[in-house]
Amino acid sequence: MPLSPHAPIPELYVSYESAQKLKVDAGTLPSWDLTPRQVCDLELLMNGGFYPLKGFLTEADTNSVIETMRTADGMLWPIPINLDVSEKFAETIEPGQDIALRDAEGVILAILSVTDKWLPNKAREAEMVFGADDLAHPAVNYLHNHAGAVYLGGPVTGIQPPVHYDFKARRDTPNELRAYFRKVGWHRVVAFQTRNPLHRAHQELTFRAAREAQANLLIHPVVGMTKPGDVDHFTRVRCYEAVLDQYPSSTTTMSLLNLAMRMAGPREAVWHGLIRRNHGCTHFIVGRDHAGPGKNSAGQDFYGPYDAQTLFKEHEAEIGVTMVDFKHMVYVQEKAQYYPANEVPEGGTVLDISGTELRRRLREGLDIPEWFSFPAVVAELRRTSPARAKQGFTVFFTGLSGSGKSTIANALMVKLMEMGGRPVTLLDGDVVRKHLSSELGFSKEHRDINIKRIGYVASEITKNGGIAICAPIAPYTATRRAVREMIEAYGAFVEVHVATSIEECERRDRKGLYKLAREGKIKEFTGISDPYEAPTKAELVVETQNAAVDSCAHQVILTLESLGLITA
Ligand code: PPS
Repeated sequence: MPLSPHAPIPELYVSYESAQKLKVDAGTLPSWDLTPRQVCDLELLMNGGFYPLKGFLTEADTNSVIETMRTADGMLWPIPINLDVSEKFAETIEPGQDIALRDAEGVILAILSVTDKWLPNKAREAEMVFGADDLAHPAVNYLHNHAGAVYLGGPVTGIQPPVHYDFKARRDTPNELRAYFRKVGWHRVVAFQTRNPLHRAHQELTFRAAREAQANLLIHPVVGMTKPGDVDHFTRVRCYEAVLDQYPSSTTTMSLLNLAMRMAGPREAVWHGLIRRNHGCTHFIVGRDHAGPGKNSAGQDFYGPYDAQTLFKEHEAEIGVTMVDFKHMVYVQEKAQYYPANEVPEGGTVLDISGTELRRRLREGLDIPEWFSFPAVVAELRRTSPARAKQGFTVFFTGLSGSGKSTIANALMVKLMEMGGRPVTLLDGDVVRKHLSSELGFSKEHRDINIKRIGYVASEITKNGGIAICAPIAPYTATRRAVREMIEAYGAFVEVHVATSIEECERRDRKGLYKLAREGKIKEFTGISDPYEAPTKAELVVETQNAAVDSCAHQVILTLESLGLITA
């Protein structure tokens, strides 16, 4: 449907007076506490960023979007926007009911009038939307391991936007941006989507894209949810602010987009285009491997490098935004300037630093040359990502009861304390169960809660620059993976499998528990009457059968050294 970039876009908010009344009335409705991703989706639904959607997709719309990239009535929309909830909550809700949608502090942001409730086919959604039902894709992992089992759909009545306390002046709704473009007379605006800090090559390419399109430039970074492991948005926004004055004044502006990315490559590019159209842009930069999620579990890219450009081009007219293809820019040493990779003068020496190389240099505290980035950006990155040997990290031992986890963990703790430099905390299985999880038993549910608590504490320690050593049994792969994700947001996660066999653990039976378990006096005993899923990708496997504790702890120290986490 044609949509003028200058006209206001429909929002889902009611008037201020109605919102006040609705808020009071909604107090008695069943309420759902939105997840961080749902808060992002809801904000863009309500402010028109996801126009023409009027709420969380119904079952028919969802299936149609999954299969055809169109809603049931034929509107182009590539990504399902659903309200996923727990089975427990879904049991209390029937279509026809209204529910209050609350943020993490309990503030009611909107009302969902539920028309549909269903059990989604997540495997099909993964195949069609993300290209493969492969947990190496962050959105597929989210779908299977974080999203609720039941979807609710229906129209949304907006009461108030989510509150942001950070960079308030840099956040704009689609209508605020449209009004701004009208006010300053920008008729052609090219948007640049990014989830990374901007370096000189980005500055060059965005500047060229704007010149090529004869348009003004909107730097439109995502500050909602991006790929796990990305530079946090606080740091990035400080970096963007440092780059802004590199552009000719009054040609460029920046606005922050509270989008939860899915890393869906080609479909995501189309989605990004629609969102930018809604924000009043006329052009959109699509690069090589746009919104690519990295490698799949077979080590290959999920999407072809130009799939996103092809799909965007196919739907360009309907999106209503012209694609500007991203030129990969490289630095030519002799000319001391940037060129598109396919226009390098003959004989020119091309210099380039990949994202991986940049992260290595930051990690190891190495030089980052001025031709690559702006000193202010590098200083900002160094401030928040100190060299690895100064960052916090977690060593996570896993293994059967009596395998030797606690003994090795204790020895490791002492060795690390002897080295000094960072505070060390040991979260031993038994100790945690006494202090943090005393009410829990050994059912799968309770073990998961226990491990997630340990993970949470370890992630806080890691975030604040300390070393956490954990030593629970942690028998389940999925839970260990969840803890890894929690911690890798802040620092390294080093999984150590203490691979003592069940026979050896039982032979040692240091606490007499195996005997009791065999006699049926302890139920759900790991390795006897409860499963242990051995890790397949641990950073280190230690065999304790023929090795002294000291040597096992030393193997961990060597691993930490090889990862650059400690220096000898
Ligand atoms: S889990 O699965 O990770 O939550 O277990 P964890 O918190 O590490 O607790 C394991 C310690 O509890 C004792 N214990 C049992 N372990 C396994 N299964 C059952 N049913 C059980 N009941 C009690 C045991 O002493 C474990 O300590 P470790 O240090 O592993 O020997």
